[in-house]
Amino acid sequence: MNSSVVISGVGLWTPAHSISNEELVASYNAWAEQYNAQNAIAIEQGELEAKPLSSASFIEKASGIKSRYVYAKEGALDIDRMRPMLPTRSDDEVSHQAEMAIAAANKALAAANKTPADIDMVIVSCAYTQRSYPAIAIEVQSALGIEGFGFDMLVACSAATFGLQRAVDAVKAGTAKGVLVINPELTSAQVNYMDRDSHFIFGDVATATVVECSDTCQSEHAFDVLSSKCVTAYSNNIRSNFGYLTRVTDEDPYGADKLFHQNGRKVFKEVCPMAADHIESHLNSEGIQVSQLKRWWLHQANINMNLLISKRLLGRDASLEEAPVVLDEYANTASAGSIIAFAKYHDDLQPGDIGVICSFGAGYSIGSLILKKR
Ligand code: CO8
Repeated sequence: MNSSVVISGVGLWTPAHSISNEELVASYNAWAEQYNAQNAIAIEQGELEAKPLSSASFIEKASGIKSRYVYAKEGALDIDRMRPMLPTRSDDEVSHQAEMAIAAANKALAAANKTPADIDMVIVSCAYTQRSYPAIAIEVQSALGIEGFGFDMLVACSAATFGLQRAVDAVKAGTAKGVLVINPELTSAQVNYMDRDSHFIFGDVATATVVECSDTCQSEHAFDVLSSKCVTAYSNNIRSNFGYLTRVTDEDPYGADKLFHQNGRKVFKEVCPMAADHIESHLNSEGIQVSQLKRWWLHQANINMNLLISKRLLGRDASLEEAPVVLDEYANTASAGSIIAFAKYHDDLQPGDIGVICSFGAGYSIGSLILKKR
């Protein structure tokens, strides 16, 4: 049998704390009512807009989200704070994001039957890293005792698929023998808990995958990577302006435009057809029919987006078995969503079964990998 590049293990680390829609809405609404009472005169005179109230039933209906996990619960629901509270760690301690990454990486290594000695490249790819340098990937590499190299990369919701493509290409080219691609998504730090339209969208999680050559693979549940495809197209519809230049532009580093914000309706309308066309053209380029797909591990931003994308391609609703949903429990976890779905729903597939991992989000960025069970 010819050698191929495989995903030989996947790991999922879930934070201990969660926040239900009801808890989140109770906190936001209490904050909004306090804001409106404190600013009653300015609101009446048209100088300020009243904060609208949120609703748990709207959130579930519009997005499919019922709950989300958070790395730190303290602070996020406190109406005098409205953001999570994380203790500062010294330079000598493991950083928050590296801690999440290491936990997921260890699970992926165990699933792949590998030790750190089998890995020589570490990619930490996610929507945000907590600092620019030293790279979180190099911190993880050091903590796990991996010899080789590591780097961080940021591609918002498509960071995992874009990172996996880098890993696959490195193994193909022989510049790495074993790669850990890790997605520590600590999104809650960038959520604007005072914005009714987006306060419910995100959750925290970490996922990791091991990519290697089939010759070294010792996993029962490995998948050949048949092909990968990444595309970007510039859009301002999803934005976060937080960055290192904030210091020199003298802007408020915590202003609403520095945090995640979007035109959700436009994103929905524009990204669904892009993602459907992307999957179809990727499958076609490999001579695979949509009907041959046994599983769709789709990005988890919105249940209605996933239903629309799969319906457009299949001509009918995809079943939960075909296109599993995790966002009811996890919410949108940026790049990790499709990998959570893959982690939870892959070991029932039979040799020869084909599935697709597909992410879509800010940038815009769309990434896909076509996998075949070994
Ligand atoms: N409670 C009650 N009512 C609400 C709420 C709420 N929480 N929010 C909005 N409404 C109201 C609106 O005001 C509006 O009222 P009206 O009709 O009177 O104007 C009505 O409900 C409908 O509003 P929308 O049209 O905005 O509602 P939608 O049906 O479009 O649902 C969604 C909103 C759920 C946001 C939907 O548009 C969506 O999911 N869009 C896709 C978004 C998406 O996928 N974005 C990708 C973002 S993730 C990403 O790219 C990664 C970024 C990096 C990570 C960031 C980490 C922080």
